[in-house]
Amino acid sequence: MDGIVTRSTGNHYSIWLPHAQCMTTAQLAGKLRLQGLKHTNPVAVGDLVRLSEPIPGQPHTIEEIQARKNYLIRTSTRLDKQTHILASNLDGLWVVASVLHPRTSTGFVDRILVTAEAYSIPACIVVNKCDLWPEHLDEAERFLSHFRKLPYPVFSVSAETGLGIEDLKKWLESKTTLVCGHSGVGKSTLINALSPSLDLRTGGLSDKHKKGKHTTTFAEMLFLNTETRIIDTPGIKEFGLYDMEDGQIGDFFPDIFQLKNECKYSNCLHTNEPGCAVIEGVESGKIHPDRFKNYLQMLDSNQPEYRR
Ligand SMILES: Nc1nc2c(ncn2[C@@H]2O[C@H](COP(=O)(O)OP(=O)(O)O)[C@@H](O)[C@H]2O)c(=O)[nH]1
Ligand SMILES: [Mg+2]
Ligand SMILES: [Zn+2]
Repeated sequence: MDGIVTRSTGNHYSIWLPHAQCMTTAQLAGKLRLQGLKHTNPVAVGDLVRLSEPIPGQPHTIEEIQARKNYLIRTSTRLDKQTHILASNLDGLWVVASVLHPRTSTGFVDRILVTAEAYSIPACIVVNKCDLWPEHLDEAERFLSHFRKLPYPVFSVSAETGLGIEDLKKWLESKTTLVCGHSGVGKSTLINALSPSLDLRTGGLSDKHKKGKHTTTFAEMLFLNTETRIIDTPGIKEFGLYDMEDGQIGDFFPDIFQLKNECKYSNCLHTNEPGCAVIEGVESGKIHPDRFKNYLQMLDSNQPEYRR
């Protein structure tokens, strides 16, 4: 029996069985548990799995995880060398951001975009809470201008007023999409706006810092219809790059990649090399200065222990 993992809580997994069109639960076979030592989760939401034949009165066992088409992975925390697979077998990715309450930095978004490029997952940026912008136009404009020349769709939306929700719905149709971003930016509220019957828990912001409270505790695949699936995730504080060589990072910035063949040195890292077309591109306005700053920061913080 084959199924798709829709939720994982500890060693208990919820599985969608496409042939039977129903859900079931399963546990992981011991031998697979050991294989997950490098990652905090051996089985991720989105995984296609083979289940044991049912034995009356016992849960299914996940016996095999099929090779993943792609996945989004990040380092768990700075101190912890373990990595976490956010979800697998994705057709698309939303980075949900908000300009305020809470503020999302462009650096955070760029890290996710770079990782999405590395794993060939089409990404778009969903800037939520645009009902709050009228009094913060400068901040909103500054944030949006960062992404203007990039080949990623940007949706300015409000889950509260419904603005832009129909466009998001079109983008999602017949895809499996991962929704990620800081806690409190409105991921679950957006998904509720797309499909009110899901009725996901959403949270207020803690008063002190206007930071999100964690109301979504596990990644979960939700069905808008059988072919349109959306994966809600708990908020991510930091997004660490995983397993990237310094020389690769620029290749995952489409704006940098486009100019790199014009650099004097083929192994140019675009930091201070002579004849660097990327640095010239920043000076001439082809590359947004903050994109370049974020690139340098990623290069600077790229940690060797996360490399293969
Ligand atoms: N003003 C405004 N508030 C929103 C919007 N979307 C969500 N919120 C609020 O932001 C808070 C966090 O929402 P939630 O969906 O739980 O965020 P999540 O942690 O990203 O899932 C809740 O109080 C929502 O009511 C929006 O478009 N505008
Ligand atoms: Mg949530
Ligand atoms: Zn260069």
